[in-house]
Amino acid sequence: TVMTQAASSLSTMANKADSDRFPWSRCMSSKTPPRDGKARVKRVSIEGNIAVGKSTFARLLQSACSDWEVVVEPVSQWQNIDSGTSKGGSAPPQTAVSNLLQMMYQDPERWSYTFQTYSCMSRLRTQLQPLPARLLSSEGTAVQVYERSVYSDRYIFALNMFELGCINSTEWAVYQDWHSLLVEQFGHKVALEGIIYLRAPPEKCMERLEHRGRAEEKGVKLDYLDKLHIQHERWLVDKSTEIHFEKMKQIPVLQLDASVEFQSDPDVRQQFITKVKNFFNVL
Ligand code: UDP
Ligand code: D5M
Ligand code: MG
Repeated sequence: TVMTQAASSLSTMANKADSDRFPWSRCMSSKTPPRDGKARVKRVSIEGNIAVGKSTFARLLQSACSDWEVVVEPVSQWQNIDSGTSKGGSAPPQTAVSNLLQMMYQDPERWSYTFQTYSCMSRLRTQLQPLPARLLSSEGTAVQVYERSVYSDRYIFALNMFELGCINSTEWAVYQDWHSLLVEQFGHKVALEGIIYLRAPPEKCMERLEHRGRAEEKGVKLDYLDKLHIQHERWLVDKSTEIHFEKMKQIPVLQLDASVEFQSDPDVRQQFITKVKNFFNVL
């Protein structure tokens, strides 16, 4: 198409500064738009340990290409649950807000199951939001990029809490039952075509977690990040986690070495974007 030719000649001529000013010249898909006029939208999730850099990476993708739409993880909802209005007495009613993320870290045996019900439900609701019009009318192949997925909810976090004994076997059975039902009923609307796995040693994640300084995560120990790392490796590298959804067993995974500093290094950023673009094109 004219747009693609223009884009490719621009990108050939472009020096680095130009490619920063014309990010769309780098991300335009080589595929022609579908004949029926309906844009094809692919869905991909970014997976990885706590503080590996998923949100940072998601922002990088969002600014790299207008055909890519990022759906962030609803952490702020987990930190601010409207738990009603206090009643009684002559004092004016006050809105109560509870922080389920903090409750889960402070008393995991009591709150892990509740946390996992809410994180999965709120994530699904966020990911089910209608697509922005910009994506539907996109010339190239539009991509919705989720920060984590209903699969990491179950096969990383809930499973880990069960293995740690913070979710008991009854809670685990109940969780798996409703999770399977939700994925069977709504899964096609949020189904993934690929996964980007940001991989780094747990020590690097610990360093970034401390640097970020999220108050609720103050008590997180390296040992916990080690366990989550092993869960990611089992699921996405060794493929030894038992997955209950056929389509997820064969899903393509792009592994990126996130232990390198990509946030502030423009060369690494550009390499990552090129790899992502190539990955999206073959999905
Ligand atoms: N970070 C960094 N260099 C990088 C990527 C991330 O210093 O190449 C920092 C980032 O600024 C933040 C912390 O690591 O303070 C965690 O990043 P983020 O919140 O993106 O991680 P997530 O938990 O979303 O994976
Ligand atoms: O932030 C996500 C935070 O929430 C992190 O502290 C881990 C915690 N957590 C617990 N269970 C889950 C599920 N199911 N999904 C996501 N996060 C969970 P981040 O820093 O983005 O990893
Ligand atoms: Mg994040």
